Amino acid sequence: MNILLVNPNTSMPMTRAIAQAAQSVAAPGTTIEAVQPSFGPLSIECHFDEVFAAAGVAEQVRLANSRAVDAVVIACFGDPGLDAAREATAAPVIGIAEAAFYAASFLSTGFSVVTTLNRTVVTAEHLLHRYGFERRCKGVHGTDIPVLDLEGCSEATVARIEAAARTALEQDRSGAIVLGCAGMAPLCATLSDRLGVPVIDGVSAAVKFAESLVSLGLRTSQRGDYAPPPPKAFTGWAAPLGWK
Ligand code: 2AL
Repeated sequence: MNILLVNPNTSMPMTRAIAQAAQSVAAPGTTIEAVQPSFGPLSIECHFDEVFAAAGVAEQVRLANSRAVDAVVIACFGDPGLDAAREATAAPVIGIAEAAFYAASFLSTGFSVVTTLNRTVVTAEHLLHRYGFERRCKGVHGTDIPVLDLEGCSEATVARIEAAARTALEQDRSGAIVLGCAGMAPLCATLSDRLGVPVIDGVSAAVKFAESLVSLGLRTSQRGDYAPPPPKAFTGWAAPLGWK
């Protein structure tokens, strides 16, 4: 099976790191095709970034319509463009935040999220409400670590994430930690060892959920709002993305 792994930011080192994390948990017959938008921010850390990231995800899923794709994973914790991607392909589309929330809920009665900049806490909170996980999530904790600091991450950065996770477990009385950035995927094993609780990386969780849905022969509903977009020309740089 072929999983299209879309990194919604345009950092090539991050796309490579995320692809490696995805490939390391993929089943023997699964190939990971890692892509990133042709435009947009190097990292996604605010609402303005997210608008471009969502368009970049829509672009990549639309361009992949001509290729054999069995499932799509959106590898940014804001799940940008998730609904648009589900309109643009019938293959199942999994966002890493949604995947991580489900996985954490299977493993604990309450989980905490540890994320990057403090200003992104509200994005995670919005998603928890949107997906209905506000009662399972006991707290979202920012670390003020910029996303690009996670590339070739130093021990000092890992230690800051570990400290935030320890505070979260204590303050929130939670049983599991969700990593609030795709760039944290390579740190998951280290943090699991150090913290002694389930630590969920949404990239790995999304790949395994995607494989499960494909194995079950399940695809996104084509009924109602997830039906393909109505035929329409697009203009300007988005012209190739219109629907016939
Ligand atoms: C992210 C992420 O996963 N990728 C990115 O560029 N920003 N998330 C975050 N909370 O900062």
